[in-house]
Amino acid sequence: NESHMIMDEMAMKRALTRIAHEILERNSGVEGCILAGIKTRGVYLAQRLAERLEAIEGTAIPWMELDVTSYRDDRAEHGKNSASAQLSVSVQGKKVILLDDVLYTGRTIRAAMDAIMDAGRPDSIQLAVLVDRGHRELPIRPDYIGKNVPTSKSEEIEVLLQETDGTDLVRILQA
Ligand code: 3GP
Ligand code: 5GP
Ligand code: MG
Repeated sequence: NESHMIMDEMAMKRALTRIAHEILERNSGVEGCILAGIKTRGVYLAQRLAERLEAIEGTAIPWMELDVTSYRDDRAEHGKNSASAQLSVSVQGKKVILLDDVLYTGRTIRAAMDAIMDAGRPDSIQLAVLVDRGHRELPIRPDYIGKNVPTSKSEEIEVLLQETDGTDLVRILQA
């Protein structure tokens, strides 16, 4: 079992700072924007991005957690009712920016879009990911990418964050 470092703490910081600037440029600021972090690590990435956006713009940007488990099409508990109630911020008329650690097949993002559309009618939905590892099974592409990492299906991207793992790094594990 081999592992290769893809991003260290500094690389992750720089990527998030760049994405913050890209978001500001694309949206001419943060007005009307909401960050939605997808369960577990996407949530911490959303928090970090919110901090950077606020530091740059001087305006607070709301962020929320999204748990899309019940919206996934490949889980036993599939059923569309529980998740919409969990949205803590109104998405009506807002620009919702989804945050996730790794983008792979795109099924998680499809589920996240379902959860958001069930809760209201956003003005738009954008997608930011720390790592895009390819192998999409749906017509979904990220608007903001920390790093493109071409992978084989047998490889795995390990994302460690200070908040959950006590350290910041991304590495690729050879199966
Ligand atoms: P995360 O919740 O922090 O994103 O999906 C649950 C966890 O399992 C994820 O953590 C993710 O990091 C990890 N994981 C690793 N490989 C995979 C994978 O191929 N699919 C999914 N769904 N999760 C994976
Ligand atoms: P998708 O739904 O696009 O196939 O997968 C995206 C979700 O699954 C992300 O939330 C991510 O946490 C998880 N995931 C998929 N592949 C990987 C991977 O190689 N590494 C990690 N850390 N997470 C993955
Ligand atoms: Mg994730």
